[in-house]
Amino acid sequence: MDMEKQLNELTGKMFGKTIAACTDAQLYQGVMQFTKALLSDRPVNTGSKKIYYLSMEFLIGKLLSNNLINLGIYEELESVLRKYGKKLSDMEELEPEPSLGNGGLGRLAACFLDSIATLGLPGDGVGLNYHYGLFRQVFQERLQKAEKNEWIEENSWLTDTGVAFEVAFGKGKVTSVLYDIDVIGYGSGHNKLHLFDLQSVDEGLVEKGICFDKKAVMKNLTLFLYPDDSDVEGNLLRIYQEYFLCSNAAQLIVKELKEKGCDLSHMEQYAAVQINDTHPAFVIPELIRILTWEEGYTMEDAVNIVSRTCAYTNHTILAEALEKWPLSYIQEAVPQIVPIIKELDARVAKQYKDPKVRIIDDEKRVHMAHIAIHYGYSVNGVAAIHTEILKNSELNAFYRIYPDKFNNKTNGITFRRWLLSCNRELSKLLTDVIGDGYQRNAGELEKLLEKKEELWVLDAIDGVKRKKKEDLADFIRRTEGISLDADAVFDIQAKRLHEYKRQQMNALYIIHKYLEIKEGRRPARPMAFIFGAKAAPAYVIAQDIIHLLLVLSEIVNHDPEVSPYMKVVMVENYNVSYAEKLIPACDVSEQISLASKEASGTGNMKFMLNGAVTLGTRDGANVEIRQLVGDDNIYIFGQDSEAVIAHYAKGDYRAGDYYENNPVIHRAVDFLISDKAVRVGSEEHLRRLHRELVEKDWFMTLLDLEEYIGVKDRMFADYEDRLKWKKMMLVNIARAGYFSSDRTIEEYNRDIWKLR
Ligand code: 26Q
Repeated sequence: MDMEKQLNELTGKMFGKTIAACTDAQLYQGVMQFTKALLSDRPVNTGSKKIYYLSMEFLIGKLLSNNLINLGIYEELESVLRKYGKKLSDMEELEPEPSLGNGGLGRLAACFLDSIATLGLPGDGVGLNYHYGLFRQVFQERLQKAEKNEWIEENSWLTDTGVAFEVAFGKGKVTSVLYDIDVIGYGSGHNKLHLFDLQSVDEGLVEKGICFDKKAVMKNLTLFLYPDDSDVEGNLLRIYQEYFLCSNAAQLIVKELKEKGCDLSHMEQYAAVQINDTHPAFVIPELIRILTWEEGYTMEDAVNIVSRTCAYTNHTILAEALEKWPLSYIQEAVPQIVPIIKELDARVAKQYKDPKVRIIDDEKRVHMAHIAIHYGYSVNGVAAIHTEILKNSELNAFYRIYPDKFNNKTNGITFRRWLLSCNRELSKLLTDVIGDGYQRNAGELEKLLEKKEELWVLDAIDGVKRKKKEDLADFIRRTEGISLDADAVFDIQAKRLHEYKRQQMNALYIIHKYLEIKEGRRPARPMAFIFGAKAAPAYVIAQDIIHLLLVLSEIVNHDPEVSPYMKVVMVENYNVSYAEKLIPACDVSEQISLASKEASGTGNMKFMLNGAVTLGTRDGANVEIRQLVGDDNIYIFGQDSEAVIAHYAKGDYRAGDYYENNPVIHRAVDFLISDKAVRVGSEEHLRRLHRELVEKDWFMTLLDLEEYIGVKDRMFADYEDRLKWKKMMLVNIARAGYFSSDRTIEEYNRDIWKLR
């Protein structure tokens, strides 16, 4: 039956209306139901062994267009709707975004599910069904306020499976319920994202903003996603959430294996469990608990079975971000796994002298990463440089014990969302120029290199960029009330706010340029500095940096001498949907973290794929981007990771020296506490940030600032050589194939999961 007829029948059934008579909201519901029905007809990927990807976060973003693209019916549906004067893009706007993740780690999990399904591998995600995703950011008085972020509607992508488990806590038992979201691969496969929820969850516990009764654990477990917080300790509720995920996941795995008639002694032949950072590492003691207490295995056997099944991915070297829970907290929340953790620690103590590798330290804190490394069979970093730093410094004591466990899996992104869906214009152009093979095989993007001297190709790529900049300028005018000139260079830094990512360094450049323009030194063309960033609500300095950006936006955009030459925009509520608008419109991708601190970054890959040129440090995957495009097609600056690590080791970095000795730096930093700034902003916030920069600057902003200014100026000058810039765009797109998450997943499968 044809699509038009089917859809008309469906809207008839649902609303008693034809497509033509439906409102956009009704049509959105209709199209979603239509898509869901198609999804469930797809066979689920099968095989003798299955990968379970455990993660506290799956930042899936809106699903409608992605599902339509992966089903291969986007164009057809678009034209059916067009016949009735309806726009698919209007429907897309109505979909609430499931923000079930903080940033990179959660988005990576979502990209991986897309690739696992696309490659036809049997593999499911297991996570939590938070009722409120990452907070919605609003700006009030140039400060970030956090609001609750609802996404579940009566009709949603969730399907109630009827599966339920019991999870025991010190306080008593709770019952879980399992919802599934279909994960549809491009062209073929189909898997599930399993999201566990608490049967007794009570949305009435939510107070103002994102405050809620933290003590009513048995009713609040799945209410909120935790914002990535620097103060990891002291969060009892987080332990409850993590264990809730792990207990449910362990029960699901054992149930599925039994249903398939598998012998649990050979679990590793039927299942691999990938632990996405340490957040779901309790799955190790929980599986051991089930195997010993409920399935009758000896401790020795259970430990071995589980150790052959679980693998761990590390996403950070920031010491403060490594989870260490006080044993007493675990005792209070989930006493039943404490004896297992003690047993695991005792085994380590018996075998290794080094106190650094113990699971329970002298202060009675449980190191989650140590559980995962000792009792998993693989430890991977997420970019080449990151894995090297893990091996050589951060986790060196473990590397010396288990050299064979360590391996690198450089992150990737799904090109379905980050090219085909968010930049249909560029995908279409690429198809015209090199054929559509790149859509299945990202390596074919390299064919573009043969066209590097063809002017029409270069102009067409630049034309798409121009169109996307106009679209973004339009959107920003409507949503943020700021008008941007599409002729300006669009310089974008979009990522979570963190001191190590150094948004503050970008702000200091903006101040420097502002002051130059005030002196009459005008740039060749207008510059638009665009930021998107949420900060963990408890992260004080990050709030101050957001404040600074909003203050700069106010000062710059309202100064008639300056605003024709530059604009500053801090977009409100940056999320996946916003990223899909920013990334295709970007000229300059800011990837300026302090070397050694950004494990990989994945935004850097998305910008590159969409023809932006990177301005960055030798950190994370930037290092690999540089190798792929060559020094002529990227702007690199700053001290390298070895120099930075040496500074930390010697403790010899003094921000004050740079502030005192360099007049340009001095002037930019002091602008924070100038009359002009303080009149617009809050003196308290600005002074605190000024003091932080001059007296502490733990992430060495001032160390790299001078070189950053120099390289960024050179880059803006190069932008005026339009031919040269267009070629750089082309090379960046052509070399981005390596960063397809299909490649990453093939490597995970080849080296770690070994699914057949
Ligand atoms: C931990 C304990 C309590 C509450 C929250 C957390 C928490 C939550 C989220 C800690 C960390 C995160 C997220 C980390 C993250 O996104 N890391 C990023 O992972 C990306 C994918 O590998 C990398 O590209 C980035 O470099 C890395 O920063």
